[in-house]
Amino acid sequence: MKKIFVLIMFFTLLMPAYCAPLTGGVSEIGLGNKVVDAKTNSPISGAQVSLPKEGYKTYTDNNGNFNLNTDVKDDTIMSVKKEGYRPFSVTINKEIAAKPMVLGIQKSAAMDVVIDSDMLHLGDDNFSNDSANAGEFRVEAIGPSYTKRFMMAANTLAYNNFLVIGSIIGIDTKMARSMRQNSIRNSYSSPPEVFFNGRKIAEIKLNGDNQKIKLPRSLIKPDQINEITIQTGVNLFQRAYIDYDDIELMNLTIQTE
Ligand SMILES: [Ca+2]
Repeated sequence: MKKIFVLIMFFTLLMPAYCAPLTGGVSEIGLGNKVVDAKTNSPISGAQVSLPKEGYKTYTDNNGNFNLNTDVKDDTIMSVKKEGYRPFSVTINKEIAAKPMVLGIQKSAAMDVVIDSDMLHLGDDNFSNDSANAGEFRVEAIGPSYTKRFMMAANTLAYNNFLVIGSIIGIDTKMARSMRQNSIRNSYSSPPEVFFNGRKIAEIKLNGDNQKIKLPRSLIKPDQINEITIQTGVNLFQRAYIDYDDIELMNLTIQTE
């Protein structure tokens, strides 16, 4: 009796894999990945799924399915873009990529401001192999800081406004080290700093996805141009020269609640 039950379980678990569309007829890693609407759960076709640092890009089919036909080793950022939806990203690695992933993406809201949906590399392209997510850096550094100006709506103060960083990797702070996000033993860096209209509003001490930073109401300029700056940290144990912490981030948006 027990044996039959186990067998049934086994076939039930296998079913989704058999039902998934095959491309090329060979079994592939990453089969059965899907992009759905986070609210309705309905599949989203034609969504662009990319691993920017790998230079890899694909699209979901009519059933929202996609395969990752590329090698994923260390942590890397996976991005999903679809018109009418908020840019989405998630940090994945070999273990995560080997299992079927279901990614729920959210419809964009009228007040959303997309500041940047490209991969940004801050730093100086000089980093240790033990750094958090080293070996994944391929996008050339744009320097130690990133600044962008953008309009905010006239009625934006009727809401709480947040800067949302979709994904960030490579931060080598003391906290990132203690959380084992890197394997550097001898040094750590100051945290990246976030400035809004010239005032420091946050320090980012850890790597991760979907980090939300509240914009102070007193600093917001409704119906005018506002400015965000992200400045990477420096290696606090390198005194001979300035060694900026090399970090990568993706999907900067202003979202309201
Ligand atoms: Ca560096």
